[in-house]
Amino acid sequence: MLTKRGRAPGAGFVAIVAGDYHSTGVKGFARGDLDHDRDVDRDDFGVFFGCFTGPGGGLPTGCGEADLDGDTDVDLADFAIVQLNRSPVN
Ligand SMILES: [Ca+2]
Ligand SMILES: [Ca+2]
Ligand SMILES: [Ca+2]
Repeated sequence: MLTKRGRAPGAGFVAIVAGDYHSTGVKGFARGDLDHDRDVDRDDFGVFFGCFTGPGGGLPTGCGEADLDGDTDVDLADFAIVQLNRSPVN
């Protein structure tokens, strides 16, 4: 079961390590909050597309958090997850 922001209740800390891929979800940050300012907005999209590789494109250094589906690339499948977690416009 996922909350409105896409996190499972009680899943405060999740760490995934596979090869040189490392992604850490820190409590309080939504998936897709790539600049860690507690929202998911166009600034995060900018970070995301700075990491964009396309399907099977590998994972640039420092872009582990942008690989939201954990398949070692940054593509539109990952962007779909960012979109699902996008914060409401103020
Ligand atoms: Ca953000
Ligand atoms: Ca992919
Ligand atoms: Ca991916």
